[in-house]
Order: sequence, then C-alpha cells, then structure tokens
Amino acid sequence: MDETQIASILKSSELYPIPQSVKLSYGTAGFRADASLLESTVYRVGILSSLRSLKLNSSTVGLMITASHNKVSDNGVKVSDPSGGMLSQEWEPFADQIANASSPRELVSLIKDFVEKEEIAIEKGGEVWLGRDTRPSGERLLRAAEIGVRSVLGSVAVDVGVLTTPQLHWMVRAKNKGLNATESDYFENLITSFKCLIGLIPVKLESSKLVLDGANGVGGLKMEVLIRSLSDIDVEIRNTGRDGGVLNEGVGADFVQKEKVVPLGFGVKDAGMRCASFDGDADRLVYFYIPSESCGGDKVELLDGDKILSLFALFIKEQLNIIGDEGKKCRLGVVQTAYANGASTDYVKEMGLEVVFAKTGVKHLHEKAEEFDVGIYFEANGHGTILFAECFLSWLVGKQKDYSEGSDKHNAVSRLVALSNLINQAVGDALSGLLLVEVILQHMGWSVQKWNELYKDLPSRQVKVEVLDRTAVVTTSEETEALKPLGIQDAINAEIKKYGRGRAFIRPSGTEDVVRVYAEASTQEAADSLASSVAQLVKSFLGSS
Ligand code: NG1
Ligand code: ZN
Repeated sequence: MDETQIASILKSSELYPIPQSVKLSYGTAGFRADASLLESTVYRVGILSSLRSLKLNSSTVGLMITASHNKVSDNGVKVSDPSGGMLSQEWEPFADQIANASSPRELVSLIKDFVEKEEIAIEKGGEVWLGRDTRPSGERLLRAAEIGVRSVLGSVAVDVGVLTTPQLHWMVRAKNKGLNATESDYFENLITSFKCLIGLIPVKLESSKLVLDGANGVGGLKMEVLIRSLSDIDVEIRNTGRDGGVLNEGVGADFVQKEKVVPLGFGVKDAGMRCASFDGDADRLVYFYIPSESCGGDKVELLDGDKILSLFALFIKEQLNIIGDEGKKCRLGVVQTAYANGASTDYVKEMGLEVVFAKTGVKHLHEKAEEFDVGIYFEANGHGTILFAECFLSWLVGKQKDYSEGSDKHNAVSRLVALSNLINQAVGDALSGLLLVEVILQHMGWSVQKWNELYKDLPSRQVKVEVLDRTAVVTTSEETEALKPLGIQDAINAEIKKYGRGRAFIRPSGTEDVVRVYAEASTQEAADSLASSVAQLVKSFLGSS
C-alpha cells in the first residue's frame, strides 16, 4: 500500500470514529446492532468489500444494509461474495478485527498487513454494489459504505437502491456470470420460469387467493411490482408499510413463526385462507392459515420452512421418478439445522432422501447443500433454497433434447429446469420461494390445509433469554450440546428426561444479544414447560441482564 492509499484511508476514517464500548462480531448474518452505532462498521465493511473484489480479480461484490427481521431501529451489514453466496468465512476474522479497530492508525495497520498476507494488488480497483432495505437509517449508512469502498483508491461503489437481500445476491451472481443483472432482469427471470411451470401443470384448476403479510418491509413492495406481470396468481398484499405499520412489529415471518399467532392486519375474517409472511428483507417465507374453530382466538396453523422444504422435496422426487431409472440416480438431499422439527426430518427420511445437519446460519446450510446433485436446504424460520449442481443441470438440459416434446419425461425434465431458474440459486428468497410453493400447490391441486397434512409437527417452543454475557455459552459443533458453562448440559438433560419425546438445546444467538432455547415434546404444554425450565437454567447459570 503506497502513501496516497494510506492517507486516503486515514482521512476518511476520521469521519467515522468508532463508538465507545461496542464490540461487534460478524455473526450468523454479518454485523447487526442499533443503527446509531453502525456508521463506522459499515464504512469499514465498505473497505473490506473493495478488498474482497480486488482479491477476486475485480469481480463484483455485494454489500447489503439490513437487519432483516430485527426491529426497525436496528440495522446491519453483510457482504455477498461474487458467487452470490455469503462472504467466505475465512474473511470473517478480518471483518471482526477492522470493525473493532480503535483508531485510524490501527485500522490502517490491520489493512496493510492483511493486503500483504493475502497478496492483494490494491492498485487495480474493485467494484461493489450497494443495496439496502427500507429502514430509515439505510440511506445514511449507505453513504458510509460508499466512502469506505472509494477510500480504496480506484474502487467503484454502485448504489443499486432499495432491494430485498436475495435480489442483491441474485444480481451480484448474475453480473459475475456475465448475465443480465438488473432488478428488471431479476423480475423477468421469475416471471418466465413461473409461467413455464404453470404451463406444465397437467390439469389446471382455478386457484384461490393468497393473502400476503409483507412485514411492512421491502418484500411486500417488490411483490406488488412482480404480480403486475403475473396472471396465474391472485395475491392480496397487506402490511406493505404504507399504512403506518412498523417494520417487523407484530408482523412478518419471524413473528409468525416464533409466536405462532396471527400478524397484525389479519383476523378471523381470514379463517381458512392461504396466508404467507415475509420477513423484513424478504429472505424468509412462512405460510399459515387461521383455523375456523379458533373463533376469535389468534392462533395460527403454521407451515414453516420445514414444511416448505418437504413440499419442494416431494415435487422434485416426483419429477425424478417420472424420468425413471436415470432420474433416480440423482443425489437429492436435504440440509436442516437442529431447529428443524423432528417430524419433518422423519418425513423426508421416509421419502428415501438423505438428510444432513448443519450449524445455524444459511452459510453453513448452503455449503452442505452444494454436495448434492440437487440439495434442498431450509431453516425452520423459512430461509432456504434449492441448489442444482452445474453438471446435473447440464444433464437435464441435454435430456430435454433427447425426449420427445410433450412426453411425460420431457415435461418432468422441463419442470426441473424451470424450477432451477425460478428458485434463487444464490440465497433463500421469499419471492421466488412463494412462487414455487404456489405453482406446486396448483400442480398438485392442493389447498394449504391439504399441504399441512404431509406430517404433523411435534409441538415445539422457542424462547430467548437476555443474559449478562451470551458468549459464556459454548456449544459442540452441531450446537445440540452446551460445553460451557460447565454443568449446564447435565442439568438440561435431567429436564429433558422428564418429558415424552423431549428434546432441547441452547445456543448463543449470532444476531441478537440473547441465548436461544429450543424445546420439543409430545404436547404443547410439555414443550412450553420444558422451554421454560431450560430458560430458568440459563438464567441461573449465566445471570439475567
Ligand atoms: P441467530 O440469531 O444466530 O439464532 C437467526 C436465525 C438463523 C438465521 C439468522 C440470520 C433462528 C433460530 N436463528 O440467527 O437461522 O436465519 O438469524 O438471519 O431462527
Ligand atoms: Zn431476513
């Protein structure tokens, strides 16, 4: 790094002093904190993104400003690698170091060492695309990111506007593959592949209306644009954020999945209707319906990420079976986390699929799904997608030419090819996931209730406990056992033993300052009670904040 470059970083970093008393870490999904604390972090992630681009031959890197399902006063920043996937985990320690560097001099010294170690030719100039969700703090943070990117001299920052997280990842991936990569190309791709799948439905019935909860975030707004071009789907969108509702407050996929109650704007008048919720940046999707017998109650029947995964697995398996012996050779696998409902795991295993487990956080699931010809991954919270291996996809495209048009095998192969285009291959995407669910339900001729009958969820409960120091909880690599604090796992095991089909675990959140508790048991009362006694244990071992 020459003197001009050093001077550039020293000068710009003076604008973004690090706030006192924050220690940030690049967790499950980048950095997250109260928005007022984040300017210096976002500025520094801007620098990191330029370096990442330079390291990879000036490929385009994405920088997304969002705190997803967290409250509106929070914000966050995460990086998309040129592949459209999450930032390589090898760079996370560097992200932590620079985010916490206490002075401009220390920052420069860390960057200098890293550039040398990674042999980054800093003179060439990188390219970073910057996206943000609808949070009011987004614009200010985006300016900080731009300054960070440009402080690496010769690097270009492109503001691609207000987007969902998966849109940015998709655009970055497309750009680096040399494909058309604007937001309209993203929509065009969804529209074409959705229409193709609709056209391949054997017996088309009239489909009923879907009611969507947009979490008062960016997803509902983008969905409004998308449905203008789609005639085979009837969607009513609520909680668009235009009617005074607050982002993620009493609405959205995280709220519905965790609380299992109706979001604001929904009620008994919607009983029996097929409903769906996005989260704040539209990378999570869950479905639900209000049972008619609830008579004014606010409980919902939830169809979470596990149920979406099961529906996708069933449909893909059906197409592979139609292709016959050659189709059956495809390695179709499923990736879940410890939060997956035990009943869903049993269901996919009974279908004959391989199931593997990954640590919480999509980056871990994504990596494992890449090992299959077709890998389906979902977190119970509704974040997931389907990955097609390049060689399997080329095989499918070849088969499209071999089979005669209109034959069952040709249709099955064409469905899989269209599906691979519809589903976002970069990250979980609520918009593309929703379109895929809708077309599969139409294909099967199923109502949401019929889909829900695939299997019955084991009752579960998730709670979070605020503690003095969540890093005091250390788990095994599968996150199902706590190694620290010493003795807590034995105490948890003793609680679990008291319940039929009991299962419980704790782990520190990577996105919030809490310890999460998950419990499953044969009845809801038992799951609630197990969760609450494990939460008590967490409080007594760690002390509550
Ligand atoms: P943390 O806060 O680390 O539990 C949450 C979700 C993850 C993932 C990230 C990113 C749960 C239990 N955890 O992580 O699955 O989606 O947020 O948004 O839902
Ligand atoms: Zn999200």
